[in-house]
Amino acid sequence: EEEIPEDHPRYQDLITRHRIENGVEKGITHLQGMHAEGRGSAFDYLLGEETIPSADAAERVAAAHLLLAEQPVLSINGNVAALVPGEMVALADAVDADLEVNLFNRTPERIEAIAEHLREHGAEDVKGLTADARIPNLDHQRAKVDADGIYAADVVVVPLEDGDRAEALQEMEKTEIVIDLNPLSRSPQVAEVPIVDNIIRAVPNMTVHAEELATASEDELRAIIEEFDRERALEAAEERIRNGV
Ligand code: PTJ
Repeated sequence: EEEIPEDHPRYQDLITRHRIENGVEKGITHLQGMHAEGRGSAFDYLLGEETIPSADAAERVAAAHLLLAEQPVLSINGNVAALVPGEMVALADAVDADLEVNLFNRTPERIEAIAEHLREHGAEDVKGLTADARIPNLDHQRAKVDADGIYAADVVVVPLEDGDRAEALQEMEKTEIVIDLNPLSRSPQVAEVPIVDNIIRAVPNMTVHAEELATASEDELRAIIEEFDRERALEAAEERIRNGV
């Protein structure tokens, strides 16, 4: 990352790409994660590489959900671990959530490498290694979760999630918060709170909102949630991408 001059117009995008490459080299990120990053980067370019107002609103709503939750869990895959490990730990601290490693391309080596990477970034307890429960209606490998983690969670944050898994979690009637730069992807389409923003900007902003809302009453938090229109948020993102407005 030191080699990229900070005044380079594509600085943030290049840093992101480097983090994914490093993640692959360290055995944290799957090779497919590079394709995912390339797709995300194209959508981000069209969004103007900024948090649009509807995404900021969704991030605030997500913070409200997490603060009200009984058992919130933040799901971590190979891209999330490479891009925002410390930021995910900070969000988990701010809303008292658990972190769970949950991979699309699951191998014991990557699970362990990601858990260790999170611990290096300050995580105390990392879930996902026990994998003693299954998400119903999903193939065996991809269904693996911790019984006292995602399986039992009432609110889950699933960034850069596969569409089948997002749907299966929705069927479990969890409040699902999806971070995905593609508003047309199935995961944000099924999420109760779709956040169309780069995870690099979304997660720190969710933490800022959570800190601001830390003293809000339950009624205030519920009112923020009530006001949110998920369809409108998805439309606003698509409108920005297609028409630049
Ligand atoms: O580590 P694993 O094995 O769990 O695999 C993780 C990936 C991401 C490879 C896997 O879940 C996958 O293949 O995902 P998809 O189907 O490529 O979907 C990834 C979605 O994330 C796409 O819609 C991208 O546009 C979006 N995306 C990519 N980078 C970012 C992003 N969204 C937000 N922020 C990003 N930085």
